[in-house]
Amino acid sequence: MTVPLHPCVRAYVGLGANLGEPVAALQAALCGLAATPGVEAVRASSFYRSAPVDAGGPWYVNAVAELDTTLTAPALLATLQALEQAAGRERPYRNAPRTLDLDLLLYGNARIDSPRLTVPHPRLWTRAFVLHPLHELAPERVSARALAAVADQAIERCDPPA
Ligand code: PH2
Ligand code: MG
Ligand code: MG
Repeated sequence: MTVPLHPCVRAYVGLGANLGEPVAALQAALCGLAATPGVEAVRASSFYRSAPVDAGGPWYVNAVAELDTTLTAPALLATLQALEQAAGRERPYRNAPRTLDLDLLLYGNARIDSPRLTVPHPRLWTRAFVLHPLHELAPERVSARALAAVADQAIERCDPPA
């Protein structure tokens, strides 16, 4: 019997943390993604420090990962949630400070609107901490106008230690 192969799709994942050891948590998540069967290639943006948006607590460390994957969008979502759990993610209230947040931003050109998953991510275009790292990896997907619209949000690049 032949097993049908899902086509390879280019997806983008937002990474964020503002509790514990955010840089280490993002680095571990990137390694976890790269080690996931069905994830073929992972390219990470620079890391950024950003002021909390619609949230309290310390500044965040944010980044975006580009991956080529044969996982379906729901399977990729399950992988992201498992990595969040492994990082000790707790959800005491909406937008609470977190040890690791992994959001599926884009999955090829797919539009998904299911109870568990909305793609493109509904707040992608309103957040500098997503648009700047995404622009670094895929400038064709983020216009200058989109970046200008979030110019009031505090963000700075902070490359992780080698
Ligand atoms: N995530 C949120 C809410 N606010 N602000 C920053 N700077 N970075 C985030 O990752 C972030 C946020 C909810 O997921
Ligand atoms: Mg998020
Ligand atoms: Mg999330």
